[in-house]
Amino acid sequence: MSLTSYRKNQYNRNGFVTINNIINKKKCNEVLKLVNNFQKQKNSKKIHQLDKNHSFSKIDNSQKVVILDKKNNIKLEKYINFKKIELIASSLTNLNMSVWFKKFYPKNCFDGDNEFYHQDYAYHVGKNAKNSEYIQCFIALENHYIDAGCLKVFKGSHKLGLIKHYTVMTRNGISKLTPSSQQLKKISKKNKLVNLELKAGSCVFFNYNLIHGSSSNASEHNQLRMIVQLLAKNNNRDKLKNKAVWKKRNLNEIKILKKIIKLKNRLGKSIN
Ligand SMILES: O=C(O)CCC(=O)C(=O)O
Ligand SMILES: [Fe+2]
Repeated sequence: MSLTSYRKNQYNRNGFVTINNIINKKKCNEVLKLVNNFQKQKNSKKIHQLDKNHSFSKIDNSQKVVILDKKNNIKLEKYINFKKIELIASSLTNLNMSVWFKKFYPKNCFDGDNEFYHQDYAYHVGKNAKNSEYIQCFIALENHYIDAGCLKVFKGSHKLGLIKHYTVMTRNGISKLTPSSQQLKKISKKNKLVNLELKAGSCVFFNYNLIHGSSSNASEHNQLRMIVQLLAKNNNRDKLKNKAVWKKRNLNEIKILKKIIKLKNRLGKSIN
């Protein structure tokens, strides 16, 4: 499937392009059911505490990120045409792209956490593959509205190259990377912040250097999204370097958590 040059120019200029109806409504509902059923199954087994919407709490046992098992990933192929996604990705990048990772973010009503602004490449730098060897396909499986925390992107920000990210902690005890708010404010003056209020079944392909993020879901609408990560077939991604990057992040998280415990202990003592 080759895209029109208009679409390709749009992708190159803005760093993203929206494609409507990559999945039809009926199939979106099937995917919703599949993900919900999988979560229910998972909940009866032991799930990773840090991966929950509210870690170490009984209020809500649902997961923040859902990664299907092999069996359900095969079922998913009935509803989502990943070949088509690969062809569009290849056409946009002029490289032979293939899917290497799939995950879902449920972002439930009155609950879904925010996603700090970031460039995806910030998480992958140091693993040898270049930014141009990656592309992301973000699929809305329900209608996405601003007050439900739709995806927001800084138009054209992929042209800035990789900008400085800082480590921040989430409510789940998992660290994230984000530029400073001053830097984002500066960027927003030249690169318009766009709300991507996608219709269910639509998707956005975006460059790994495009700055994006989303607010929390303070609305009554669930906002399931799927993230499909693609890599060039002949990429230079190094597995050992990938492990080293994850390990460094993990050790840094432990350091932050230890600091929190130390502060809490001090506070506890001063109260007693
Ligand atoms: O769901 C979101 O708001 C963020 C998704 C994201 O970071 C991504 O697709 O790379
Ligand atoms: Fe991202």
